[in-house]
Amino acid sequence: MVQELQRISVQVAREAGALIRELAQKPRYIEKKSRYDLVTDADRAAHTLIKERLLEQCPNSFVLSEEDPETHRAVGTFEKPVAWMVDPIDGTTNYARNIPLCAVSIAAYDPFANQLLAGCVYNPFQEECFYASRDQGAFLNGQRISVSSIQSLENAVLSTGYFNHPEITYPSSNLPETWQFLKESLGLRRTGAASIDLCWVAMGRLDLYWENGLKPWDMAAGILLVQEAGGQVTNYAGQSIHLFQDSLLASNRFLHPAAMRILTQV
Ligand code: LIP
Repeated sequence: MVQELQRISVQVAREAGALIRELAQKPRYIEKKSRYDLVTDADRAAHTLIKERLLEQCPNSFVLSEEDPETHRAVGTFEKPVAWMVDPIDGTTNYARNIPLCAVSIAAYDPFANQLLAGCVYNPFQEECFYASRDQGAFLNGQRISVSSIQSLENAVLSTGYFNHPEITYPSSNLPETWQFLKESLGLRRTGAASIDLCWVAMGRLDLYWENGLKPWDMAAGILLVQEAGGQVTNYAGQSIHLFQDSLLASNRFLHPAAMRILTQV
C-alpha cells in the first residue's frame, strides 16, 4: 500500500511540477491572502490538478490542501483511511519572484494510526524529486539519500524560517534563537520553503532545520523524508512531532540535543 501511495504522490507531483514550471514562463497573477501570504494563479491551477488526480487514483481518500480553505475544517475529524496533505506550491513567495526554491509537496497520512505513509517533494526548477514511503527509505531522483554525519554545531549548516504576523513580538519572532544558532554554527540559510529545508536535511545538504508556525501541508512530506533518511524530527522540546500544531526541529540526530538546549532556553 505505501509503495502505491508513493507512486501516486510522485506521479501527481511531477505532473503538477511541469504545470507550474510552464506557468512560470507567463505573467503571474498574484494576490495577497494576508499581509505576508501570497497566492498565485499557478497555486490554484496546481491545486485543482493535484486534487483531481489524487481522487481519480485514490477515490477513498481526502485531500487537505493549502489552497482549499474549506478542507482545513476537516483537521481532527478525518473519516477516510488516507488523508493527502497538499501544498501545491511550497515557497509561493519564491515562485512569485522567480526564485527557483519552491516545490510541490504531497504526503499521504493515515489519520487513524496517526502515521505518515508516503510522500513526494518535487522542485521542477532544480529537477529534484524527493520521495519516501514508510520503512522503505528516502530517495532523490532514484538514489537513496541519508542525513549528514556532522556531530557538532560549530561545523553544522542550518536553516530556519520566520512565521510572519503583524502582532508577532520580538521574543516569539525566532530572532533570539537565530542569533544563538548563528553564534554557535558554521552558517545559516533561509530557503523560504519548509519542504525544501526538510529535504535538504534528509540528503545531508543541511544538518538541521527549525521553524515554528508551519502548516501540515508545508511539512508532512518533508518530515517523512527526514525520518526515512535516518534523521530525527520532534517539536522544540524533543517530543513527537504533531502535524497539526507545533514547533518543528529536524536534524541528523547528532545535533538534536544541542539544538534543543538553544530552543528551550533562549
Ligand atoms: C512557506 C513555508 C516556509 C515559511 C514561509 C511560508 P508557503 O510556505 O514553507 O517555511 O517560512 O513563511 O509559510 O506559504 O510558501 O506555502
